[in-house]
Amino acid sequence: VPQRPVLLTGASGALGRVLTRALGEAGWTLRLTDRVPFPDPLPEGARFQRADLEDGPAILRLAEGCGTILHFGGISVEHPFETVIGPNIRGLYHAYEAARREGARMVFASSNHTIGFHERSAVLDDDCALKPDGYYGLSKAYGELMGGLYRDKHGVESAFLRIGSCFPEPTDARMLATWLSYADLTRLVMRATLAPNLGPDGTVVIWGASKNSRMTWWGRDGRDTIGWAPQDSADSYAQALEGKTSGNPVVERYQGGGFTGIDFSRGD
Ligand code: NAI
Ligand code: 15L
Repeated sequence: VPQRPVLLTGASGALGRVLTRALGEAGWTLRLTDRVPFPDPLPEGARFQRADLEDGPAILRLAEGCGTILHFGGISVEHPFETVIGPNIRGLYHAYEAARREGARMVFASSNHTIGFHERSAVLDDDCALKPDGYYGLSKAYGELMGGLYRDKHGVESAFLRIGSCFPEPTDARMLATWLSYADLTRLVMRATLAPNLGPDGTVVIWGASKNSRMTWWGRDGRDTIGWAPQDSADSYAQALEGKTSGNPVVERYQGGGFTGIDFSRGD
């Protein structure tokens, strides 16, 4: 159990609810926040407070006394630039300012869309070039860069979780590679929080996918530093899903899949 309370942003979202339940059951002291109400019963000892990530003073107050910030709040899919910038850039800044003020570790829900324009034939290590596939992926890449700044200038530690596709089950052929089970996500967040340190740099990148035999895209990362290895696998869904592709040659060529084919600038 972490020594200090843990702040979870985006608590009312899909992954926030999964983590709240699992970490609450594990006896963690949780401070929860989101801009929409929390829809489930609160675990014992947990507190929920509604706040917008764009409200800096509210986020600083919520983080008071916390040793870890699990930053899962924000826009979670591709949207126009103006929709993304408030929650994912200004909101992210408030989360990092809170981490700096509290001396807290940041566990940042980054995304495979930071590197979505790499081809599926590539094998990427944690130091690969960022190739965001839209404004959403770009905001996550900015998040990782901000984490680097806060490490170098203020000594804030960050685990950048480049999550693949975290859903109850894989639902298309791409997810036979990118799927991350809820149980593997939970263990990943636990290890990223509890690991005594995040290596010599103070930041680690982890590819967030389960033990899928089709996950040939992502190689070396910081998992050994935090002591995490995935245990689940999408393989048993292969027969049902391998024909379930988009039919769009761009989408099928790149790791980011569907987001690579969305263009909000068209028609301007
Ligand atoms: P979600 O959309 O269900 O949850 C995001 C939550 O953030 C929502 O409850 C929303 O109300 C809240 N939020 C948005 N803007 C806010 C603001 N300005 N102030 C306060 N709260 C705000 O998304 P999901 O799937 O739970 O993802 C959680 C995190 O993990 C997101 O950061 C997402 O980008 C990241 N992620 C998720 C993946 C997945 O497969 N589910 C894959 C890669 C990354
Ligand atoms: C993400 O970053 C999104 O949050 C999620 O909704 C999925 O689209 C996922 O990536 C994915 O690439 O499958």
